[in-house]
Amino acid sequence: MKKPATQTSNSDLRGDYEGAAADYTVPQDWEAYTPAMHERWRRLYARQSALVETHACASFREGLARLDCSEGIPKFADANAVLSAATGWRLVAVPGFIPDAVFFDHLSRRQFPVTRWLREEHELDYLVEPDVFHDFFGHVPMLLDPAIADFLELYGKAGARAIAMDALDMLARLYWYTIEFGLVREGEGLKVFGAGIISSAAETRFAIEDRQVLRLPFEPVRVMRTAYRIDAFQQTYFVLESLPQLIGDLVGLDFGPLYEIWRDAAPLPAGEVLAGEQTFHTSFF
Ligand code: HBI
Ligand code: FE
Repeated sequence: MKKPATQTSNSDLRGDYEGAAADYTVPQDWEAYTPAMHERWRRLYARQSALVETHACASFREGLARLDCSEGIPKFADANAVLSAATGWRLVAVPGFIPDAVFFDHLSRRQFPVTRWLREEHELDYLVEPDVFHDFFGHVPMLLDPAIADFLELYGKAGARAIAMDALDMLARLYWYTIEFGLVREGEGLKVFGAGIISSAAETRFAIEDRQVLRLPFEPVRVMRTAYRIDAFQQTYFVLESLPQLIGDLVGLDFGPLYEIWRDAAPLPAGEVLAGEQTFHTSFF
């Protein structure tokens, strides 16, 4: 994944790590957002929220509504009032991508790092790094779901050991295929809960509607062994039976022995089915 970069565009806010605290937090500096930025946020919001109605899971839709952020870039302090009452999470503003260990440490304390700068006009459809739209619109609604809230804390707490055991790639895949690109069954339907999908209009349609793409039932070890793409739509999505399955499948699972078995093996290529694996078809959508 990407390392922190400094000043990669002419925006005043992007990638400014200069004034950051030791834990990489910065003030959100909400007053620095321009009217043009708030207007850009409104357009991004309007486009994505239309798709959310049909393609996102119930938790996401309810969470987004509770955050009341359609009119402009939200104040993190306002979201924190909602979050602390619901799940005890809190947003902290960061300049952008932060080091793995720092990211994990925030999550382990139920603090979610949210990038403060907003993408430029020419980046509306595609962005490699997280910006405030991806981080807030994509992630924060799910922080109001108790299962996701607990999973993220566990993920944060698992970080130090994965780093120490040189198995960060395996742990990161768990985040990638759930928090970023996860799908969940909802009745007879297939819905999105991953922030990486939901902050992209095109991938939201692709992940749910494409007839060819591989969708596999969520299984933690299978996920930790599967490579992913950061530069294109995913070639494999994993599907939870329900959001609480995420916690249910992980409690009691000792990652240490799994790291030792799999960390030096080549990952399974995305898009590849193993013998005997069940796949999901588009009848679920
Ligand atoms: N920093 N701001 C930010 N956002 C992320 O999603 C993020 C990060 N640093 C590290 C990281 N993600 C991942 O590499 C870890 O989940 C492994
Ligand atoms: Fe993200």
